[in-house]
Amino acid sequence: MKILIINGPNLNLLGRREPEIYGHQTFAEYFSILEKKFPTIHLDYFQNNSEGKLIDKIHEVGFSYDGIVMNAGAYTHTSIAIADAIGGITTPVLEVHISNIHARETFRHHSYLAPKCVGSIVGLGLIGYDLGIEYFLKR
Ligand code: CA2
Repeated sequence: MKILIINGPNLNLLGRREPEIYGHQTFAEYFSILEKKFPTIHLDYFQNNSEGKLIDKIHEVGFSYDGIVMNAGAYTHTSIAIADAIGGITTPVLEVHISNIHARETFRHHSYLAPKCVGSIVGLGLIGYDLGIEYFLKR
């Protein structure tokens, strides 16, 4: 089974700023925990701050991987282009948000991506990525 985790803009800052919202752990630290927890899965990680690079990666893996766990960051609330990319591939995409976007500013309540995804996990911290992988294992 091949699963890719994609993180979008500013998520490279995890663990360094705003720990009250996003926690103290860097994603690199968390990813090594995930690799140990799921030794049988071919697990990849991609982070980028550019919309086009995220779209290119979705196209690259979107016909061969078994699942994508994606946190598109703020592009979630703005990007019809990423929504179209998700809609254009065969690999199912699960949306994850570390914070509870529905308990934050109203501009974070809407996701352009959610209708194109198999589901969304929000507000559970980094555990959301773990649960996203579990979903692809069990479905
Ligand atoms: O809760 C999430 O996972 C978000 O996708 C995070 C995005 C935000 O724009 C979405 O509304 C919800 C922001 C990511 C910024 O990450 C940072 C991490 C540490 C320090 C500063 C920013």
